[in-house]
Amino acid sequence: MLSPKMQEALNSQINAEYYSSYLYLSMAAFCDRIDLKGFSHWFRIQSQEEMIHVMKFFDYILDRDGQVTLTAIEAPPTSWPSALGVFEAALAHERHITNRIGKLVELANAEGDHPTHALLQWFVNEQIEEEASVDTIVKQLRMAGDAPVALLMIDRELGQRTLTPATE
Ligand code: OFO
Repeated sequence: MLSPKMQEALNSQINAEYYSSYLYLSMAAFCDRIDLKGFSHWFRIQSQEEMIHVMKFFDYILDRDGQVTLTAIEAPPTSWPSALGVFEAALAHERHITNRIGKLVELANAEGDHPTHALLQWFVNEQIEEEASVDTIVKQLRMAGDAPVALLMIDRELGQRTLTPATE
């Protein structure tokens, strides 16, 4: 049985993961608008991955006989200063999510909730991967600077991304 505090925090994380999905979908629309179709594709996949995160928390709460409470999702921004700007914002967002996951781990520890602690370890590892992949793209974009050829090469590479379903 989940404690009321843990249940509330996990429901709040469902909202945060939904917001992540929403944010990345908005970033996909922005990248499409500035004609970076590969970037747009990458963010579409990212948005879908976030929905997998939503469902992990959703299913987990139900498996623990808890109550899922869906709340309003904040509207994300609709534009960014540049292709680099959009990925810098994505990196800042992932760091924010890592922080949130860390706080959930602390709460699970304080509550002596071992099952939730075990679930969260998956997210701890996922965040390492997510931050690293976005950080690499930010660095490549900084290297590319204003060179359109380099930007188009990165765009082509990002367009190859496929959705890799989350493993247990
Ligand atoms: Fe981007 O990992 Fe979930 O939010």
